[in-house]
Amino acid sequence: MKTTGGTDDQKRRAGERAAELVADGDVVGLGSGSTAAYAIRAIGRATADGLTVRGIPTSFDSRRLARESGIPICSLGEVDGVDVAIDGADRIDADHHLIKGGGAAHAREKVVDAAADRFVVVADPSKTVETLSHPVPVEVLPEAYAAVERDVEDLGGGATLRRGEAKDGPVVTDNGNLVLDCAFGRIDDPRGLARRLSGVPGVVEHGLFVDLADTVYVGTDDGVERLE
Ligand code: ABF
Repeated sequence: MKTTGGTDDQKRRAGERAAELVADGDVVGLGSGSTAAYAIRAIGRATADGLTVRGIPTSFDSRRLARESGIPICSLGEVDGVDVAIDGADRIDADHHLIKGGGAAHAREKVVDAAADRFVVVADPSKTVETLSHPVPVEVLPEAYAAVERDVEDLGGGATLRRGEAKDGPVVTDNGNLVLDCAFGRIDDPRGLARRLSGVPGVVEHGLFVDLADTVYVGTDDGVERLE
């Protein structure tokens, strides 16, 4: 799993603290990325010790890790709701708006995280910023990517098709779509930009998570900071 930003210990502290929120009988959204992975492993250990939960993975990687960790898996369509979702982020602003999608899993992440009664973000300190300015990942239908690029330019941004590490082809999401990384510079109005991006034909989902996070756990070198 791709690791970014802070140290493994910082990520582990955040992930493991969030996993402590999971109660017996919960349906848990299992996020993607290296920080959420620590939460998944901790939930797996608790499951081995007798905790009864069902996990809803947000990506191929989190599904595989959940299985390896012994967490029973189900899908969103099989449950009445999600008690808690634990997921990582690429950037978190002062109002807890997020940019996600560095792992190209943000479409499923948003569906699961938004469905949760409580959405807990786990991160290391490199992710926190006053104002968002990181490029926004936008998942697009393959057929529509050139048209979406033009629409992003009309919105004042610049879109770059995400390519795989070998640069020999585009990244393809778990849903079979492409990703445009869209740079807008400083994002002073995340709600407005989120609304406009959602309105672009061909956009499956974008990585601006506005007004969704309930709690943020930031792992530090000697503990965990909780941001409400
Ligand atoms: C997922 O993993 C993404 O939405 C975000 O892009 C990334 C964060 O990864 P990490 O915890 O490895 O920094 O949550």
